[in-house]
Amino acid sequence: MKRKVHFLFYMFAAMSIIFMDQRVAGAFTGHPIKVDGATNDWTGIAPAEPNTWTISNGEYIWEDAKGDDTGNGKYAYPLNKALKGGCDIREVRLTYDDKNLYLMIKCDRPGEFWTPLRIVGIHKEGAAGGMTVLAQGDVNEPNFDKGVCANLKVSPELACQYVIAISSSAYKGRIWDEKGGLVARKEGDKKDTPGFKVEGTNWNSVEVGIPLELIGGSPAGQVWDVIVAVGQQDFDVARKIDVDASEWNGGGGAPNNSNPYVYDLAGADKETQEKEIGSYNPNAPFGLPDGFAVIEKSFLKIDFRYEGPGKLSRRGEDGEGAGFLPGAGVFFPALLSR
Ligand SMILES: [Ca+2]
Ligand SMILES: [Ca+2]
Ligand SMILES: [Ca+2]
Repeated sequence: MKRKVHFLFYMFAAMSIIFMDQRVAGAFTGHPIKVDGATNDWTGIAPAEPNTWTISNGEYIWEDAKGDDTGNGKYAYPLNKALKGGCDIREVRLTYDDKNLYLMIKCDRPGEFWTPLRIVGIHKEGAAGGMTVLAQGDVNEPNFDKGVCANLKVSPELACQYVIAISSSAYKGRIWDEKGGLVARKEGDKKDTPGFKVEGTNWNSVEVGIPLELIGGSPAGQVWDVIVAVGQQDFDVARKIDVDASEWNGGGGAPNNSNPYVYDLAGADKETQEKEIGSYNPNAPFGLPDGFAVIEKSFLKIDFRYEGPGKLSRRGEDGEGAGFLPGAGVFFPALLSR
């Protein structure tokens, strides 16, 4: 009996090595997530150091610093206590399987149920084109289907093929393509795009599931630069940040309102993101993207290429590039259950 167990063990080990060898570049996966708002299926271990990333259990994990929800360094929240807080990014996680991309974005808890507007831009390295003003829409007629009016611009090197926005504690969502065309919506009604899921059970975290076919296919074998920005929402577009804070609007912005309406970014330290959010032209005419701040360094670089055995978990600072591999546990149970 014991010998048979040993034999089975070696057979499974041999099979798993053969299986692994067949997983050529780009053939690996992360793992499925149940998009139900409960985050206990994100099993990777977050890095201990703020503003660093790791790959753990098939998840890319960015741990953002606490208390860097300062925008250009001077941003203040609105005075109404319901709108105090909620835009301090704490953690961003990303994984995928053969059907969906999954995101989890955790922020601090707002004073009331006014959970924030989370904006995610995806730049696929090597892709041509892309949008640099992230799903702005029409500032004179704000409409969540058209964009978020956040005055958020990225450098041409980060031009996005897709932009995703998540709004409010009703956990609504939109996805736009690089021309600003609406790709998917989740409003909680009959017109929702099948498979696009946004759920939360508290006011901190949100889980998002995006069918890969909606965003140009699997990330396997590619390198993605992912911009994550968080501001407050006002009828599902970005809540204005004025010169002076008022009951319902934040302060610390520009007289022409060309400043980005986001308090925190992922991917860089406080100093870098404050400089980038503050890089707008305060004298440019209202609403013209020429005067918008440009985000160049505050993004997550996620490398989905297979880099060979022995790189199951690597840790690093922003911009070093990351391997993205599943733990052996992803496929071992599948073999053992046959
Ligand atoms: Ca879940
Ligand atoms: Ca933060
Ligand atoms: Ca940050």
